Amino acid sequence: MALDQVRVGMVGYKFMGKAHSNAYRAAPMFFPNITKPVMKAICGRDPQGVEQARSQFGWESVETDWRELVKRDDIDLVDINAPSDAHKEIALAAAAAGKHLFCEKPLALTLADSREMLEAAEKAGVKHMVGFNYRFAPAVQLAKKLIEEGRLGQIYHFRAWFLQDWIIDPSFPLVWRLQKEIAGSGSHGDLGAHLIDMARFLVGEFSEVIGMSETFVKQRPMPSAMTGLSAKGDANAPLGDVTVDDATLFMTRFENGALGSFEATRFAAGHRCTNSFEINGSKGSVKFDFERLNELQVYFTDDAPDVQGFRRVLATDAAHAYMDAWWPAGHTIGYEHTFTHEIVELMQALSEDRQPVPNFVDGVKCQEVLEAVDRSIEQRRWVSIEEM
Ligand code: SOE
Repeated sequence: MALDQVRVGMVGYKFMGKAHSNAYRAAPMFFPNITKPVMKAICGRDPQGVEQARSQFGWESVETDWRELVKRDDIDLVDINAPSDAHKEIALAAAAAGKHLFCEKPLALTLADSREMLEAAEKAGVKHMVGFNYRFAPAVQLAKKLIEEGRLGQIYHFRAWFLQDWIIDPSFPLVWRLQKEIAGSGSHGDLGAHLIDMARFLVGEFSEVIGMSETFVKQRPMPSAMTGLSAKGDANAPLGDVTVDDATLFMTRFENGALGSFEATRFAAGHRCTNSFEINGSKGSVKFDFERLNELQVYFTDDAPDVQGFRRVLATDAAHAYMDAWWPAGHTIGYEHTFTHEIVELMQALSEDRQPVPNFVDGVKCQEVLEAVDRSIEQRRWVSIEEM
């Protein structure tokens, strides 16, 4: 039965909170046929901060304790974008209260926790989604379509890299993303998780992995304030230990025989958010770079020899996923639209009474690969995903 509306309660109001809020507002305006999300309540511990976010982002009410939020009977869906260490407890309580779940990536701090979250959601019979937003770029959807239609032939290679440089200065403070007990891991879970999801989406399941990682700056000043990716620190502040990886690299063999290589780092000077992949198949290749997210570079082996080469496809025509809802062809979209498309999928799934994609199963499978890589680094050997 089609739902008229989905009443949302959101926990977290910083970087992802802002991205999700924007998506809840934009989705029904540009996709008028979807079930409408109603922005019922936003939750955060700091009363002033969360009230400011409420009025700025357009939520109806405020909670300062997520336990109160999940109890409310005017909420259907709990959106969890608080730091990663809070995901599990909130998700379990929300599922037990019968709420549908939308949780940012990585799903949890550990594989065991992510499995517990999936079990809880299944037991409660609620819908669950995980926030791998990059799948929703129309150019990525085009890559998926080309692969599914066999237009790239048999896939031989997937190589991907997610490069950032926002912590390259050793005096950048020890923000929560650099603390294992809060973030789970560093570049691996934050950036590598996106690459793993992209690989599963486009190529298929991982079979085995081998990796290596490094923490280049081992101690940093404690922060005095932090929001999103920025933070303030005092050069004389006491130092704390960085307990996560700054960079993690790994290789894989996929179940379908393709080979993969992955690099996630926050120490690639000059790279702000280079989330890229290249796929090579028997009939052609595709290349994607998030910093040019409207474009897919495409190469087909059966082009006439005198015009062979990569062509730039601007994925902004009505023929491209989601694009008929936006602007005339050639009028490009941005980062925030990937979240809007994610919310469109979530709303459609809820109204069609099916699980959204990607969901907690994808969150768990991603976590299996993350932990297999960790084990491989620790034990200096290839690790099969089946072991996990
Ligand atoms: C920070 O490294 C970050 O914002 C990630 O947390 C996001 O998931 C990624 O999209 C961009 O970088």
